[in-house]
Amino acid sequence: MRLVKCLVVVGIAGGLLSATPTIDGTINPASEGWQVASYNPNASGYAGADLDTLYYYMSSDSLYLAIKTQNSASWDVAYGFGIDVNQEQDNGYVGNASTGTWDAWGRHLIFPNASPDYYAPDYEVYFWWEDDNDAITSVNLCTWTGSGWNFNSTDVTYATSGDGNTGLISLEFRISWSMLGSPERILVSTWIAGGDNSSAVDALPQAVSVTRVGDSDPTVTEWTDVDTLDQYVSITTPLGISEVSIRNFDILPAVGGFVIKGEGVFDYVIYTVDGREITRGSVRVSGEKKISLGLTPGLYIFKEKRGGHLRFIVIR
Ligand SMILES: [Ca+2]
Ligand SMILES: [Ca+2]
Ligand SMILES: [Ca+2]
Ligand SMILES: [Ca+2]
Repeated sequence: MRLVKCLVVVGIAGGLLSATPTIDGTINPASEGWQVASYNPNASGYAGADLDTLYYYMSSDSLYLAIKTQNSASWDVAYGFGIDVNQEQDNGYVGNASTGTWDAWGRHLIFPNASPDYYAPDYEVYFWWEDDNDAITSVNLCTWTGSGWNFNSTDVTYATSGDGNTGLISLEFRISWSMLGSPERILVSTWIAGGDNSSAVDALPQAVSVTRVGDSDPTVTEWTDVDTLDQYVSITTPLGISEVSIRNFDILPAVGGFVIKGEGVFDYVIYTVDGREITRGSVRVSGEKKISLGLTPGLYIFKEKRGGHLRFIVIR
């Protein structure tokens, strides 16, 4: 299984200080502060199911997501979003074709649950675009319970633009961080699927499993196959950023390793003095934590990953 992570470098000036989006169905990146998470201007080959850009914005209390399409027809389709809030193995919806375990709306989608981030959505947000109405007629914030889904349609504030000629052209929505469990980092992707028991025909970031019409294996029916959505965007939330800015860890060398003093999640990378990476890890520290690595005595470069601090340590 191929796993490619798309990293978004979050600038505080870029995401947090600009104007907050107005949820009105019109995406205006310059005045609303939308940041591009992923885009694919190539045509999917499906006139009524063609994603162009995924945007995000974060305020101190809410996550905002938006998509722009390049649809040129109004079809009955489902717009889905996966949100992973914990990046933990086997924690979230994964899916299983052999047991018929499918996602919140029964779409035949599998998530990789693979190292390093174990993308397995803890939430899905779904919108149904109804051709007869030329509008969204159903919306759900779907919460993975560990064995199934809870559905909530009142905590998503959204707006769209589009009509019977174009289908949905843009969709903006907002969910409060508290509804998502106040995460420090999220992984996000979006896709378009069809009706019951269908699968994705377009995705952002583009997943290998979701072929474009021009690339398709003619034996694969993209509407009804099983797709692995192995691509996602990683975003550090304001909660994660503020933890970085207030963090104050002390690192002390110890026999064969080191001791961390402080509070919070501590990510580290250790290099030899000539820059070769030896190991990396992530630990939750409350007070004091000893990390034993069995390092041979010598001089090492120690980097605190999120804070970006470098320091030399001598391992005895
Ligand atoms: Ca707007
Ligand atoms: Ca998860
Ligand atoms: Ca496929
Ligand atoms: Ca498919």
